Amino acid sequence: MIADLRKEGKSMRTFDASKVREEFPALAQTVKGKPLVYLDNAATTQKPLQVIDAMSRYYKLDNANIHRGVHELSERATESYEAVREKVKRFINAADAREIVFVRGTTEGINLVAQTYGKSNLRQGDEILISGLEHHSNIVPWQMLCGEKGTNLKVAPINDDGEILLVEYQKLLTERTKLVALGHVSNALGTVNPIGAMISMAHKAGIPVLVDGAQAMAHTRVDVRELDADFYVFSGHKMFGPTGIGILYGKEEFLNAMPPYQGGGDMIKSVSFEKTVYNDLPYKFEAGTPNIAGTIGLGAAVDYLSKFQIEDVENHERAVLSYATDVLGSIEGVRLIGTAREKLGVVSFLLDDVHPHDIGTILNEEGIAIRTGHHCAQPVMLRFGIPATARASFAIYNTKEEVDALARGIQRVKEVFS
Ligand code: 7TS
Repeated sequence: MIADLRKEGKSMRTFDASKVREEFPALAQTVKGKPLVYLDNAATTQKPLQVIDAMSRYYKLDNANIHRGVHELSERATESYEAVREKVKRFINAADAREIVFVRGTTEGINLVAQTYGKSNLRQGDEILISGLEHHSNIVPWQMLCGEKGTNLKVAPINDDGEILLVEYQKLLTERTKLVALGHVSNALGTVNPIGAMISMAHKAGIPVLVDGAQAMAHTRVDVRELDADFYVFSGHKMFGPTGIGILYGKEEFLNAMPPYQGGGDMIKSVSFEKTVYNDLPYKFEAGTPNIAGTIGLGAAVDYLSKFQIEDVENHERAVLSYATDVLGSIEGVRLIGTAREKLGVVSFLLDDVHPHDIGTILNEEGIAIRTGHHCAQPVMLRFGIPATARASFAIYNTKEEVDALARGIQRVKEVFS
């Protein structure tokens, strides 16, 4: 993927997205008779063969339940499953594999923290601080907690570019604030928040921070210790892994002090009708038979991503995004929503008064997959006074040629509606 140009006397490496594409079978198909242009990566990414094969191999040869059998298959399955915890630990630079909890995805990770940490630490009158950029899954679990505990949800507002106003954020960090929950990268607008600085502002006030990293993992460096995040959650399926598996990272001191989320098998040391002793970390939070194949697939996705220098991924995606911003921005009638200085992977737009669903439907006829709607971020739409946007979102394998195809598709929409 990285062509070494030293032979040609150049010191820079180039990133070859066309080579990357070869590893993703889904990208090679045609849709409506046209080559598929997949620009819905914020919803879910495609999967490289490496991930598909790892899951298929597990089901073909190693399928067994984990942590309980003495037999060969169960040992193999357990070993593969636990090896992923180590891989993820290294990938995000956690201090210990016990800090890596397997969950269903970002949504479950946030709900877990709300229902355990939140329920046991927050009191009536306390405040939880989020931002105006959040996905519903970083809003609703906190609202539910507020409803149960009498705590209040505070929201740091955003400006017209889709950036959190840091002065307002600072003002909202008060002695009543007991938890901050922020997205790293916005799914609706692509804004990259200065998350390290925001964590450190909260920590200066003694407030722990949960980061929703769903849109960051496959696109930028995530080092949980450098960020000093107390919790960091993400989904496997947005980083080339399967659906139904994600990670809750939590600092050991926090996870240890939290009550379990669900009760059942594997999360206990002993059970009697009088008393149950809970298991150690991370098993205390992993009740029941987990998504073993999904976890193994996530491990393969981490291996896949680890083949790249994250700087190469970032530079490539920045180049595609900047090209898309220029090309789409110069189409008459296109209005870009979300113009933050720091952005990754997302172009949200409107076209004249065409409804975004119509844009998406016509683009589909051209083999182009985008998402339209509120992107599970209705408060962001409200802030801009719009019901929906059309959203193209990029990943490692997207190219400028695909952006050109999108631009041609948008011209087609204009023709249809002219
Ligand atoms: N947080 C952010 C920032 C997200 O973008 C998403 C999913 C989630 C949380 C929830 O992740 P899940 O894997 O638990 O569902 N975002 C999108 C999207 O932008 N289009 O479809 C799903």
